[in-house]
Amino acid sequence: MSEPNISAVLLEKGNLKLEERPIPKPGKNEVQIAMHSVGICGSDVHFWTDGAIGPFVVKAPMVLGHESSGTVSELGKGVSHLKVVLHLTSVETDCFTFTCTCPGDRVAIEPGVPCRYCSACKGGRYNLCPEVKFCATPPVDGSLCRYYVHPADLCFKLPDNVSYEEGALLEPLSVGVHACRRSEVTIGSKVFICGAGPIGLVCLQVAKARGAAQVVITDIDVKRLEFARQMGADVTVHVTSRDGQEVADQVVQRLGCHPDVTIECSGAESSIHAGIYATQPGGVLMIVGLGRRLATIPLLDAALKEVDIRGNLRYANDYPTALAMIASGQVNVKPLVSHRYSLEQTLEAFEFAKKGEGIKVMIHCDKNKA
Ligand code: 572
Ligand code: ZN
Repeated sequence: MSEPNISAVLLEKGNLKLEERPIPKPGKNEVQIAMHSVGICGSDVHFWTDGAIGPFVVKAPMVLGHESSGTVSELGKGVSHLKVVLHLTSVETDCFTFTCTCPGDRVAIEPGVPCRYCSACKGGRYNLCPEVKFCATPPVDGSLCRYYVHPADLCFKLPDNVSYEEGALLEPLSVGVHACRRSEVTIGSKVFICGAGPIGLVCLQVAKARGAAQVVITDIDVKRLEFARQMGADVTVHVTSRDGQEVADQVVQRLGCHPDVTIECSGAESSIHAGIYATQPGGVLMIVGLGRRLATIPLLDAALKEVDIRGNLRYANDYPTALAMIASGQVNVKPLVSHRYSLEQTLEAFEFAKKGEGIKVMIHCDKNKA
């Protein structure tokens, strides 16, 4: 028997409730997933507290959550690469019945569903699809619930040595994979990462895994910097000034050179300044963190140094790389999970996440699994 489909629904700004929703059935090329682990992202908290991010406004109830994993519980027509839970029952003796259960595939869910037909999709950059339907970005429901339906080709089977939590963390890790790929971090790179939150930390791990010689990371919070050190940062710089030039000077002095690549993950305007001033002429400044829509930046300095300022929107074709990195042990994202809650404790989990303490808050949706 299926559990009721308890779902974390954002009814309107500030009003998050658990509701029972119908159990969705998978259509053609889709699978139904019994959800297991869902990480809370900054955008989930933002939609809850502010009701909007830029032009994306919560106008109707929406299920939150887009960093997720679970077990395939039903297959739609046409799905052949995933398997569902199977109960094989046979009568062994007069006294008892023997039942053998083969579990369904454990999968990580890539939450953006592109149109597949536009030029961005056809060119392989489907993250730039103007019609993309992204979980928990209005008006699209997310996956913080017990049962969720998703296109099967965007569900990635987890090998036995990759946990559900790691499966959920593939989502932010894929952002790091995409950012390091687009900014061309490679063997011997000197990398400057602004911000030691979850995205800064996955960028740090991916940069090291790609062979970066030295990674310096900055933050305004010393606890986060201490954690970044444990995660492999070579140098940490505590930011106490809003003057980007001052921060850049500190970074260059501590690193012993100008970084080839800067990855901005804080969204702070002064960090963009620091990135432009610190980056080696001919280097790359990757903008991952989102701050204000209009930023005042020293554009001439960037232009005259031929520092390429590049943007980053989520990921495209990066889940397989992120999964391979976890499965092979090249990155270890497990320590990012600082707090765990059950689906029933979703409100508490969001209240905690709002405080900005800890690193990644994970919600466990499945009643039967730890
Ligand atoms: O995990 C992907 C992700 N992307 C975020 C934020 C949080 N998590 N982005 C920032 C907000 N943009 S958006 O275009 N938007 C709300 C759809 O402003 C997307 C990328
Ligand atoms: Zn996110």
